Amino acid sequence: MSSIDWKEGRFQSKGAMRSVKRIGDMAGVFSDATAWQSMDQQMLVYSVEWEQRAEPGLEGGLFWGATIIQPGKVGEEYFMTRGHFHMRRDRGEYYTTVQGIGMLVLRDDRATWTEVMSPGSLHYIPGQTAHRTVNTGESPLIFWACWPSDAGHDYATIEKDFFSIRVVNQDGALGIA
Ligand code: PAN
Ligand code: ZN
Repeated sequence: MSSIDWKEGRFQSKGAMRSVKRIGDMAGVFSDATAWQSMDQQMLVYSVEWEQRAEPGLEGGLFWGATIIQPGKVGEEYFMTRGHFHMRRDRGEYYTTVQGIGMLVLRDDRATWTEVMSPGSLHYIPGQTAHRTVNTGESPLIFWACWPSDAGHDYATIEKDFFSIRVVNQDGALGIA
């Protein structure tokens, strides 16, 4: 058994994996390359802690983890995750938000759409759907996720503006560009 701090998005027990993305790890992700380059490359953008009791790639297992996206912007664009498809395209996922406010951006082969994330919001991400999360607030956006152990992550396909929309702050207002 493990134990978690539900609201803080942290594992209290040992054994969780952790990955951290800083500004310097996110070349080409944000639209304003000049603004990105001028920022402190060590600045934290998001971190993920997760538990994988099953072997990655094993069919039938589940992974469980939390993402914390810091508040901030690169130019006009809010801090966000890189986003991905699952390598096994038919694998779905659940997200549920515990703190902060944000946007889940989804894209399948027909359309791009968004869902507002706020404490208590539950999001089902169907298979065949690329997903990215954006912190549109002024405090960390924290959400838990559960995904299949054989889902895998495909980051290559979503490079080069695959989502087709960007979540921005223009003149103090939240907008989609
Ligand atoms: C999440 C994401 C996490 C970080 O656990 O992996 O929010 O986003 P990126 O993987 O796009 O950097 C998930 O969707 N897992 O499948
Ligand atoms: Zn995923």
